[in-house]
Amino acid sequence: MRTQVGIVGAGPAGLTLSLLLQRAGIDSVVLERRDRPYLEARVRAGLLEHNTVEVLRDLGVGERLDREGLVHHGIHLRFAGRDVHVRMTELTGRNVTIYGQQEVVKDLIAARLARGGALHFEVGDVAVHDLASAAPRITYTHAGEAHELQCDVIAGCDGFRGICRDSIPAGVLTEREVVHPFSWLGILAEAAPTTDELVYARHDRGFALYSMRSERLSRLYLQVPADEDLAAWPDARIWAELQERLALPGWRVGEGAILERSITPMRSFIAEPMQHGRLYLAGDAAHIVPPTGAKGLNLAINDVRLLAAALVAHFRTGDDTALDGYSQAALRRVWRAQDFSNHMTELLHDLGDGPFRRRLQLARLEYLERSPAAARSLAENYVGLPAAPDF
Ligand code: RFL
Ligand code: PHB
Repeated sequence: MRTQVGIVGAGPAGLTLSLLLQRAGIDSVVLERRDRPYLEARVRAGLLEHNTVEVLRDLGVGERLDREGLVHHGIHLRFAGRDVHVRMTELTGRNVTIYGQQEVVKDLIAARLARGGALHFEVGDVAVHDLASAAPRITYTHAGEAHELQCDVIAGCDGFRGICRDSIPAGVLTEREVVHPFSWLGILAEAAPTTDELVYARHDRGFALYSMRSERLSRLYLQVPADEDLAAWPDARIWAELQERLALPGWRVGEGAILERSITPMRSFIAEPMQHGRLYLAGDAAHIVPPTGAKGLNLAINDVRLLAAALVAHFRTGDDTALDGYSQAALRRVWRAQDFSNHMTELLHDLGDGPFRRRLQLARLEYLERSPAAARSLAENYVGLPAAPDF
């Protein structure tokens, strides 16, 4: 079997890349380890930047997103019993959309299959070979049979625990990593949100975030110790802790049945460069940001936007300038988002570094309240810097 671009992983990065290439008449095959129901049920991100929405609309997969997505124009910062509303749209002219990652993935899978593109679920033993040659290969098994896919280029879109990054020979990549000393306990609850927009709370007991998926589904997060056991968190404890950390006089978090719960470690990671020979990494395969800045999914979409444009130039005109510069172009936005995500994390979490630094957080939050310049800086990072020309 042969294709122009072999894509490993059918997350947001791999699926979006396959549609961008398909639209430009470039052939690709997507290979995914999991089955379709698993991908469509995996609860993860929920906040789409303006840039991300534009990419999805432009690909013709924005119809349900435009109908069901919740457009937000600001966020609430809650601290010391007060609420400060940061008016994103007023400050930047841009907004964000709440729409679950698994809904994005459902729309992308449906479009890929409806357009007749190759997308194989439940493949095993995926391995990439001959990356430094002009004819890289992917071997894998599917339905009990061994396969080989000959490619011009391979896109490693297989997430943080995928195989592509680790297939690059030792000494090529520089990996920088911080594992933060806490995790997020996240829940999805059948409860009407009692907030109009997201609430990011800095509390003496730790960080909390009030997000949502729809008018009847709430998504909430709590900072917990790094090695926390989910069994230590029965429903009543989760709700009590959320009520306390998010508290405002005369107001309560809306409670309901908990449909899903998980604990996610907090990590900052970047591998540079995001390419080696004919293998190009995109999304979580190359970088992880702490979720406090809501950037992971948006970075994945931006990577493949750049990579698709570079591949179109490669296949149409043989001009490899953009392909050679892919990593450098993508990493500029990745490092900006990494800095912002770490800044938001440090602003709002109990980092365990003592009362002086905890008190500094309040000074920074009060500055955001008083200074439109400070608020605008946060807002322009949160809604996402414009896609062109530099980011
Ligand atoms: P994915 O989504 O991990 O997809 C990779 C795919 O590759 C498959 N795979 C393989 N396939 C074949 N062979 C192999 N050997 C394979 N190994 C892996 C996997 O099964 C999977 O289907 O990576 P991608 O496409 O780069 O997308 C990245 C995003 O998923 C991620 O950045 C976000 O979910 C991060 N994130 C958030 N991002 C935002 O932009 N906004 C948010 O509000 C936000 N909130 C979050 C988040 C991530 C969270 N968790 C659980 C990590 C909240 C949480 C709690
Ligand atoms: C979410 O809705 O899952 C979400 C929103 C904002 C974040 C992180 C997660 O910063």
